[in-house]
Amino acid sequence: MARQHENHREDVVGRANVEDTPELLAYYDELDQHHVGALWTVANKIEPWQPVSQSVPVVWRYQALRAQVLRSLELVTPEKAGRRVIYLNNPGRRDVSAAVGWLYAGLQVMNPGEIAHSHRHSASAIRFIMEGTGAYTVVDGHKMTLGANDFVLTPNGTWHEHAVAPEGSPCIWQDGLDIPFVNAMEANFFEVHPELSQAVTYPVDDMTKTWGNPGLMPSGGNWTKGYSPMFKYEWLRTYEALNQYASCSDGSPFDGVLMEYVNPATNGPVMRTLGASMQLLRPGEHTQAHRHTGSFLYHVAKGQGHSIINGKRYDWQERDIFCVPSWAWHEHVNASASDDACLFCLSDLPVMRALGLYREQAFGDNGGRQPVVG
Ligand code: GTQ
Repeated sequence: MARQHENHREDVVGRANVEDTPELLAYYDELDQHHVGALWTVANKIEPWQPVSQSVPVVWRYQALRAQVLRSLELVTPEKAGRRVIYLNNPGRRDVSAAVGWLYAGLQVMNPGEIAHSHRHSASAIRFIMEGTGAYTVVDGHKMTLGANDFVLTPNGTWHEHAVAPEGSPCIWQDGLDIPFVNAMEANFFEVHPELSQAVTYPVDDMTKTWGNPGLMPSGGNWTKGYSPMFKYEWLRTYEALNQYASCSDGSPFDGVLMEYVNPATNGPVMRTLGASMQLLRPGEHTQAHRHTGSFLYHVAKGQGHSIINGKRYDWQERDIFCVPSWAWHEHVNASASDDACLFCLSDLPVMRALGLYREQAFGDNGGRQPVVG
């Protein structure tokens, strides 16, 4: 079949602008049989002037999702499902099961006394606790107890399993992984633990007690792995840090008071492929719009407000999740005049930065406010 490329033509010096002729169309067909193609038929498409995201902005509203997630408790067991998760399926990224860009995310739910089989994979993961008591995660023999807004890492290659203690309550948390990215790299391996469950071989919460003390490193603590030794970042300490910083700084005009979770041994990102941050928007704060490369998945940890993404308004409240695709203009607004709002954010910034792909741009016009069309 003759290939249509006319719609990729651009009448601009340096861009492909070849009109179809019967002879060329026949030529393209012949090339195709040799598993080759003429670059000028695809050049303008595969080298856009600027990033073209397939992802669309979405708000996943917890109010609507929560009942659906709880329903899965009655429908499948973790034994049969592997993990009982309802994943976020961006309408533009269904082919790779991504929430945005190359990031996967899902809501996992567990009843007290349930335990998911221990496994490991090439994908790296984070977990952000939404509700319930008694949740814990075991990573390479380290057990982390987890409460709301705590954030735990399960870096690539580590054995990990999730469970809820028998005396706890049903727990829901957000998983975030680089599965689509690792699959795009064609580098994903998966293994189930030979004993299905791993032994806890360290004191509970030891990694946070060892590495999570601001300004202090354990003497002789040497950690050379490519991910943070502090597997759990607690909400109370995070919130306190944000308030400390907010008390003496205006923060960023684009992000408010934003702090990145770091690997305390390097001050670099928590994992090689996934970054995370928590940002505080003061009462009434309305940030200026900007855009940058990288995919961003926001989780409303506290408060309510809205974001304007590519000129459209998206309202959010506590526990909602929303995404900002790569190179999309965005600004955030805290709707409350009296309370702060906190946004947890998972991103692929470490990849963008490490590979030299990070770029940002301020929305210069109109005092940094986008015209809102919807
Ligand atoms: O717990 O490692 O939501 O491997 C999807 C795939 C969670 C996990 C998910 C996973 C995990």
